[in-house]
Amino acid sequence: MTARHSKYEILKSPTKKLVSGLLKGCSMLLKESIGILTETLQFMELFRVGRLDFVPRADDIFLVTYPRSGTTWMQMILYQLASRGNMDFTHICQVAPWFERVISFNVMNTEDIEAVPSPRIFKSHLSYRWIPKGQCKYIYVMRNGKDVAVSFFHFYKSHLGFKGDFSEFFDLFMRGKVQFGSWFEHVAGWREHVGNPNIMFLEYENLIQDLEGCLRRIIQFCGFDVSSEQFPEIMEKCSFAFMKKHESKFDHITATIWEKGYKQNAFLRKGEIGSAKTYLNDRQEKLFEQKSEKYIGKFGANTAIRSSAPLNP
Ligand code: PPS
Repeated sequence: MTARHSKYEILKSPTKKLVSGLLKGCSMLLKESIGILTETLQFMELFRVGRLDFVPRADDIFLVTYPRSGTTWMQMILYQLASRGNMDFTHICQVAPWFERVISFNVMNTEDIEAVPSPRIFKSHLSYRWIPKGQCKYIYVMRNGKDVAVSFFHFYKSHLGFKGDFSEFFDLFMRGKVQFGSWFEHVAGWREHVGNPNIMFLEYENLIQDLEGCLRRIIQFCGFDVSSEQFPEIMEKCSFAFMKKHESKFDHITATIWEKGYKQNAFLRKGEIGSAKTYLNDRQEKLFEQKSEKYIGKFGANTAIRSSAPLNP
């Protein structure tokens, strides 16, 4: 490095430091603002849920978790036990809806929720404070928090465009600055109610180690009627291998498609000429022709292209 260069570096370094400090400050401020905004949105969502005219039925089942703790697995387990092995759904959320989400995104209104046949199974990530209270059943599934953090990190990367590394995510997770807030507070809030006969606590790790035993406890708790002939098939359908094979029925992307009301297999529609005849009324037809004549010519777009002269070489 030359003397001139080093002088330049010396002169520049305080400004550089200042700029990089400012940038760091701005990025921290932005992150904090996003955190506050997320919390505000969550609060607004809960406010809507609080105002909803929802009365739980005695045979409703709320399956509650902090995200990435085995929610989808338990949705499948409960639906398989309740329906005795039915697989006739495009996405598990159609038959076991995500309670606060279908309400806040207007996927279902009070009447739609009323129309769900009993026993209704609702997935929820609500804290104990916000869950609708009633004589219904609640199943709270917990998972080792460190495994939750790892699973959540991968979800953030694969579905939420998170670009940071694990240590960055872990720091957010530990401070509760992730979707659905603090894992610690969520688990602690529910665990305060151990002993409540309407709440069953299950651990993800137990489900892995003894699925059969857990299913039998769930059958008893919810009062499901499952024959010994149906049981092995249900066990098989709740295995990781089976669910992985039918992943589109469980993934977040298909759920989002369903929530937004998009239809699958609707992209390549008919491939025919003249569908417009059955859709446009006389007024629309006239409006179109007038505008078309003004912009494209009195023969319409197709005729104009067909009759155009070839380009000069
Ligand atoms: S979410 O996004 O909150 O709905 O996620 P959630 O369903 O709670 O958790 C996802 C993790 O559960 C695992 N999973 C299973 N493990 C064992 N057996 C079965 N059948 C099963 N189904 C889902 C899933 O793989 C996620 O964990 P990780 O550790 O990321 O694999």
